Amino acid sequence: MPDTYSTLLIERHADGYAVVTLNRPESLNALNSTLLGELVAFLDTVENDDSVRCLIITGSGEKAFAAGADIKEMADQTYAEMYRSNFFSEGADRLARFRKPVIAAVNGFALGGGCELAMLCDIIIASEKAKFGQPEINLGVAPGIGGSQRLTRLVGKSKAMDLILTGRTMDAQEALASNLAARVYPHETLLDECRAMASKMASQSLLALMANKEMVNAALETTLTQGVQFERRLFHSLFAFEDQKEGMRAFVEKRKPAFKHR
Ligand code: CO8
Repeated sequence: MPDTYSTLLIERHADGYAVVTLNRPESLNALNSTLLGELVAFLDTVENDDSVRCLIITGSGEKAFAAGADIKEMADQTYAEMYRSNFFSEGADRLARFRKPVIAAVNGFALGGGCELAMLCDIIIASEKAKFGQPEINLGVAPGIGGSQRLTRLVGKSKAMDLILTGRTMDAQEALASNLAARVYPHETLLDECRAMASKMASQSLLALMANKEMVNAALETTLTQGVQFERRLFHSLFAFEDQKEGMRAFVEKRKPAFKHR
């Protein structure tokens, strides 16, 4: 079935990854309910599809990854409406639960909900034109899709306070130096570099990719002792998979492994 959405462009690649492009360029890819609903639908579609083993999320147009939640959609909402609909929680929670690796290819503004979306991904790769920030304070509000928590864990309390309380933006080099971004590339090569990264990940055993992601995420949720124990048990359990036998045999036989994702 074709991936047809009104706010997302989907490109599935034969190497085993898909590129999800947030496609509301007229609003700098601001996140609205339709876009998040479509993201949930796409994640549901590919969660159990082994032909997609890694995702790249990026923004359409030259300027933005996503310039935040859609302020025009939010402006007149009442507290009762926000509370009753549990505004935006479905999209954010679904991405946080997604079990395969997700790369955020940040090609411009990643502000407010856009920065939070990038942090919900597993790896942030920035173009030299990327600008990150949590400017909600300028609107008289605050981060609402996890920014106060995830940014603080990634960059530390002092820098998180600096960004959140002043509402300023930081450029790609500062994001790299602050451990928010893993790598920075020239704007023109960002997507190609992310594709190469996704292709490399998609060539691995999907089961191992998922287990590795689960382990790293556990580091943010548990004590060191519990996290190390979780890693050890998950490591042991990988020996139940054919891919472990194939990976180790291939090394011994000096050939490339042919993983079957089982
Ligand atoms: N929402 C809606 N429309 C937007 C948004 C947005 N977040 N950002 C930009 N746009 C629209 C503009 O209104 C404009 O539309 P139009 O042409 O109809 O006037 C179009 O995109 C182009 O934008 P600009 O003309 O402003 O472009 P500039 O290059 O001059 O400026 C900026 C770019 C600096 C990025 C500027 O657009 C800006 O400041 N945008 C808002 C950034 C922001 O405040 N983001 C945070 C939003 S709040 C949020 O994300 C809360 C998340 C928590 C949700 C809680 C759920 C529980």
